Amino acid sequence: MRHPIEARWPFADPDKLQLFSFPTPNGVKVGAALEELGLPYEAHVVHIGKGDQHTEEFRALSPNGKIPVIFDPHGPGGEPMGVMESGAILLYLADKAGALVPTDPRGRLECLQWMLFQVGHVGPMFGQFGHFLRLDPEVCDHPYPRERYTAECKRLLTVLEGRLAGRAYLMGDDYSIADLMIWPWLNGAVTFYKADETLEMRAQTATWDWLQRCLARPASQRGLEVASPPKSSSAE
Ligand SMILES: N[C@@H](CCC(=O)N[C@@H](CS)C(=O)NCC(=O)O)C(=O)O
Repeated sequence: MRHPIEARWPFADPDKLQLFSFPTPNGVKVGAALEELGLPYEAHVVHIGKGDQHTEEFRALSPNGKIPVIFDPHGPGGEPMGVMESGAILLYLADKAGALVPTDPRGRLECLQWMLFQVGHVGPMFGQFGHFLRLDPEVCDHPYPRERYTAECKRLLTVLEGRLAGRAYLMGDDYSIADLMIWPWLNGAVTFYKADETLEMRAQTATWDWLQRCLARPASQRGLEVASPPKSSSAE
């Protein structure tokens, strides 16, 4: 056995990169990146609605108990290595394939800034927004959390709007891992939380057009399905 996680999720082809994920915004980032880069991989469903993330086998690779995580049998130096945190995974995959990340040092740093903007702001704020939006009022009926996270998400959308005005993608003409970090979250706000009106997303026209541009990529559409459970099983 190459890694303890294999005891629960066996590798069909141990020579391939192994992805452990679920089709949430953070999970979709890596599926879409792998599809975009054309790297051979095998996807395993970690059903976070059923508690797969809390198992000992999964935690051996993902100590924080979160998807997505990868195991590369041919990692740095040719040695096997696991990688957690979607931002680290995307940067690793982009470097490995030599694509989706600017090669000049200034561009690379700029790309990293927008990736970390997602990690520090878009993910946590949209995540909390969704949590309080869907929360049973019997648990908390105070308007403050909803108002706070709605306002913060709307503010973040204006930051993106400022960046995307006059640009096709966050880095300019070229699609990159910065885009891949962010569009799955905005897409989730539309499709999962049904919050495009609440967040007035269409009013941010450059951002809305960018989201449609990202979604129109065939790799994005395939990425949305990666590590999906069988149709009879629910994501909840
Ligand atoms: N910062 C992490 C966040 C990962 C994360 O929050 N994953 C969620 C799904 S979107 C998860 O695994 N949730 C399961 C749980 O909290 O039990 C990343 O970007 O990879």
